[in-house]
Order: sequence, then structure tokens, then C-alpha cells
Amino acid sequence: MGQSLTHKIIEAHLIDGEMLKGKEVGIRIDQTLTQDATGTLAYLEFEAMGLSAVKTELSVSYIDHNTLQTGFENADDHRFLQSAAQKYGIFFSRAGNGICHQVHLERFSKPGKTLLGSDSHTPTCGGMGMLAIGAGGLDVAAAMAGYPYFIKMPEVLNIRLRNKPADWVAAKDIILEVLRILTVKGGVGKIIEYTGDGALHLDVPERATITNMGAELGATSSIFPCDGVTKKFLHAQGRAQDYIELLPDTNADYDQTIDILLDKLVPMVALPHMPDRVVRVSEKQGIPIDQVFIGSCTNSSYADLMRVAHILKGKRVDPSVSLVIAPGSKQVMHNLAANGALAELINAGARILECACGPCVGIGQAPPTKGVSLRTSNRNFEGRSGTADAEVYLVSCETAAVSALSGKLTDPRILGEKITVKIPEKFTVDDGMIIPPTGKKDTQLIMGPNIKPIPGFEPMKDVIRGEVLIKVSDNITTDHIMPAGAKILPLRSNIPAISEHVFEAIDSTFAERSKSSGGGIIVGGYNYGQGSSREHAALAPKYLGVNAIVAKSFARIHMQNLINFGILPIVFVNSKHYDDVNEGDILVIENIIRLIEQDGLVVLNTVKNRQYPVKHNLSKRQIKVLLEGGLLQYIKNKQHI
Ligand code: MIC
Ligand code: SF4
Repeated sequence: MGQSLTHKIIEAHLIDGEMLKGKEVGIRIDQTLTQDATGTLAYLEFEAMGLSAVKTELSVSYIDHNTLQTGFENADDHRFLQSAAQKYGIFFSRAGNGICHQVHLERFSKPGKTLLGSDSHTPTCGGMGMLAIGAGGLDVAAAMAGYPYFIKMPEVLNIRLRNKPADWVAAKDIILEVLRILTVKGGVGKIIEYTGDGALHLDVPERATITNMGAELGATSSIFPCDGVTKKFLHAQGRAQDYIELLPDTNADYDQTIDILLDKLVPMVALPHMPDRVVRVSEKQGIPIDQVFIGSCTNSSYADLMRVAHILKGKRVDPSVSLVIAPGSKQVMHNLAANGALAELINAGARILECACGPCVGIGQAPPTKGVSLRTSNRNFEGRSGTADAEVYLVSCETAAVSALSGKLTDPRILGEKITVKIPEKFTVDDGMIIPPTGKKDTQLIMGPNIKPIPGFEPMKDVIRGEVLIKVSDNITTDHIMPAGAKILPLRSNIPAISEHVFEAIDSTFAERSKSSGGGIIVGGYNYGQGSSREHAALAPKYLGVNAIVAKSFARIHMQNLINFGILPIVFVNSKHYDDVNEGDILVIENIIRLIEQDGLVVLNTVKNRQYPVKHNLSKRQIKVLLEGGLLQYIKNKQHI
């Protein structure tokens, strides 16, 4: 049997382990990216590792999340990040230059390379034929320090895209269809490899829309081959020299194959409050809407916004709708301005936002009370928009634009003949907002008063005893655990302050109770910690004294973050035992140091006087990291760089 593209890239980067499904492998990381909301911790962690410069081929620090200044905090973070970039040899993409994933795709992505990013949507660059993986900041710091990145050797799921997409079917509709089929936990432990003649009809940013939302499937990554389409894109970016052809073998061995007939697809929508609650737009047509947000790392490319401009041209947004558009990068904004499309958007009544994440993560454009918001972004989790009772629907740019005109959810097929956007042979490119590394190693890190040192933690104790502080249901997201939004995001560099907000939307007493009972244990359902890569969702609970989480299953990035900060992530052997536990019960886990090696831990519920066998499926290395009190401590103890 031949090799998949995934296997070819892993093999070329293999440093540790054997490529056996489910076994841990360590791979070399060529490139890293960070963004400002996760970057401050990542660089503080890198600093703690004591190196004078990054060891990667390329590292980029982006400012794209916290660009709203309501006080000094975000500005201080940006200044710190700029000083860290200068000190350690990192490219610095300034605020206003665009969303990390869009800019990385345009300017830095390289076929066949590995990319580790402290943001869960890092697989966006899989649209370029990279193996691009999202991780917590500490893992990215370790990669910058030259450590391999460890993953469980994934299953490779081949999604064969067949035929030409039906009219008005966008890349977003394709990935929504994949989410409908696989659900938000269907990608856990998998890398999704897209092939098939249908892929030839998707340009690189469209492919990137699809790989971007692989994060919502829980997949380790998603990837497209690197072919003539990629070559054209790189040429348009003035980077033809970066092209190499990279395809899976024709007889590649896949664990599973799913065919999707693109000519049979129709426009889709994800209903509140999960990206996998997908139905056809035509089934929900007519729902009145209050606002539309077009943008985010999923749908903010030149072609996306040109299509929107075509639909809006000469028309006016419905008076009941507030339409905001955030182009993904300065390059996109510039090219739209230069060809007049930006004027069409403005004339139609669109409010243009800066090139940043913005409303996607609750920064601006929070919907009105019980408001309905159509968004081209990737997550519609409850409360993420900033309004607790808002209803967020996820759609393509085409559906968003036509609905903004009609004031209700509308199937774009009513527009008749589809529009075709011509992509320039060469984009106007200007990297003036990217500051290259200067090599000034004597630069001082500039820290404002809101940037606090990372708390240190003790090695794991042999016995964990604690009250069940909270019991949550399936698919709890990191947005539930550690909310984002304009109010809380400025605290990302201050763990004591941000920890006050842990689980705030579900139970506002959590932080207080946790502190007063000296910490405790969390009980979770399936897919605990899905969504973002924010390590704050592990570090802040740890700071409050949480030492173990017992769940039915964990999301990949969050589970690694728990290990990195010394929280024991364990899984009920019998998922029915979840039902037996109540908040307030006292759980005890004994003989951890001996039993963890044999994966033989047992949780004792002292209130019910019952025992629940649990398992962890951790590698030997992960066990060591846990026992030593987290990854930073483990690296310090090892001192082997
Ligand atoms: C998100 O989309 O939730 C974020 C904000 O980009 C996060 C990163 C973060 O929390 O800073 C992500 O996806 O990893
Ligand atoms: Fe930014 Fe939203 Fe993309 Fe996260 S999902 S990187 S917040 S645009």
C-alpha cells in the first residue's frame, strides 16, 4: 500500500517513536505561530526555558485577538510581545496586519512543513499542504526551544471530494456537511486528508476554510494536497519558489474513506449552539435576523469578500440588520480597496471592522438580548458572542450576504445564476506591517503591571482528595471553562486575576468555592474541553486548586494542556459511573505514583461509598510530565537541550 500525505510528512519529521496508530510519536516542528491572547504566556514560558533564541526555521508572533484597547492591558501585552519577538528572533505581525491564520497562509505557509500554533485553528494552513497543528502555549514554547512535539499517531481519514460543487455551494457548506456527518467529536485522534477531483475546484483559501474548521471536529489536523491550485496561489502571493508538488500515493492506505458529492450539496447552516447542529438553509429559511458578521479566520479571504461585494453591489442592507465585515488581512483589505469592492461594501451599509478576530471571540458586535446573529465564523457556542441569550448561526459568506439584504435567513440560490470571482494573478503584497527578526539579543522584555509571572506548581501528590466542585455535561468547551470576550481577554497575562472567571457563565460561585475548599475535582462528560487551545482553561483551574478531572472523554488539546499544568485527566472505565457522582461528593484517588504506571487508578466516592475504575491512556512521557508537576518543570528537570 502507498502512503498518505499525512504519513509522508510525519515520516519526514519523525524524531521519536514508531508510526504505529495510537502510539506517541515526536515530530520536529519547522514553524510556530502565536497570537497575542495565548502568546504572552507562551513567551513567558519560553523565557523560563532560558534560551537566547528560537530554534525553529521560522516563528511568527501575531497581534490579532486583543486589539481593542479599553485600558493599558492589551497595549502592554503588545509591547511585551514585540520586545520578546525582537529578543528571541521572531517575526512580529503588528496589530492591523490581520488574523494569524489568514496572514500565515498568505505569507509564510510552506507545503510539506510542520507548523505548531498556540491557537486551535492553526490547521488552516493545512490548505497549503502543511501539517499544521494547534496546541497550548507551553507546547509551542517547547517547540520554539527545539523540543519535538508529541502526538498520538493518528488515524488518517480520507474525505474524497467528488465532482464540481453545485451553484452557490461554498467551501463553508462542505465543512458544515462534514460536521453534520462526523459531529464535534468525530475527528478526535484523526487527521483528515482531503483528496478527489472536487478539490481541484477549491482555491487555497477555500481549502483553508475546510481545514480551519477541522478544529470543530476535534481533529488533530486536516490537510489538502499541494498541487497546481497551490502553485497558482503561491505565484499570486509572489512566493512561487515555495511550491513543491506534494500528493498522497495513488494507492494510499487510509483508515477510513468518506465520499462527498459536491454537486449534490446545498447551502448549509449550523444552528445554535454547536457547529455540528447542521441542517440545510432551506429548512430554516425565513428566521428574522438582527445582525450579520462576515469575517474570522474561516471566511475572510479576498475571494470570500469579493463574492460578498458582488451580492451587495448597488443594494442596501435591511434596516433591521447590523452588518459588520472584518477582512482577514491587510492584504485582503488593500486589494478590496484598490479594486473598488470596499466601496461597494460600504455603500451597501456594511460597517467595516479592522483586520482582526473581533466579534468571533466576543470583541465587539455582541448581539442584542435574545438576538439572532448570522456569522461566517467557526464557533457558535453559547455566550461566546458576548450575549448570553443570543442565538448564533454559522453560514457561508454567500448566505450571510444575501440574508443581510433580506433581513432573514435566506438561501443564496434565490439569486439565480452564480457569481464567479476572478482571483488576481498577482496580489498587491506589502509586508510592511511584519517586523522581521533583528537579532538584538540584548533587548529587554518590557512587562507592564498586568503581566504576572506564571505560577509554579508542586510535583503530583500520591493521593488526591477533593470535593466535586462542578459536574458538567458533554461537549463542554474551553469557552465555558475560561471565557474570552472583551472584558476577560485583557487578563490573559494575569493568572490570579483571570482565574476569578473560571466557569463564570455556568456557575459564578466556582472560583470562590474552589478557593474556600482548598481546590477540588471537576467531573465532565464526553469531549471535555473542546474548542480553543487556551491553556488558561487548565492553568487557571490549577491555580484555584483543581488537581484532577474525571470525564467520559477529553478533547485533544485541552487534555495535553491539563497534563502540561499537572492536572490529572482520567476517564471513567464505565461511563455510567458519571451518573453516580454528584456535586459536593468527596472523591479520593490513592496510590497515584504506583498505579498510574499500570493505568490502574480507582476513584473512591467517600459520600456514596462506591468505587469507580478509571483509565488514562497516557504515554510514559506524559506520566513523567504529570508526576513532575507539569511540562515546564519537566523541561527544567531534564535540562537536556
Ligand atoms: C478561539 O477561537 O477560541 C481562540 C480565541 O482563537 C482560541 C485561542 C485563545 O483562546 O486565545 C483558539 O481557538 O485556540
Ligand atoms: Fe480569531 Fe475567531 Fe479564528 Fe479564534 S476562531 S483565531 S478568535 S478569528
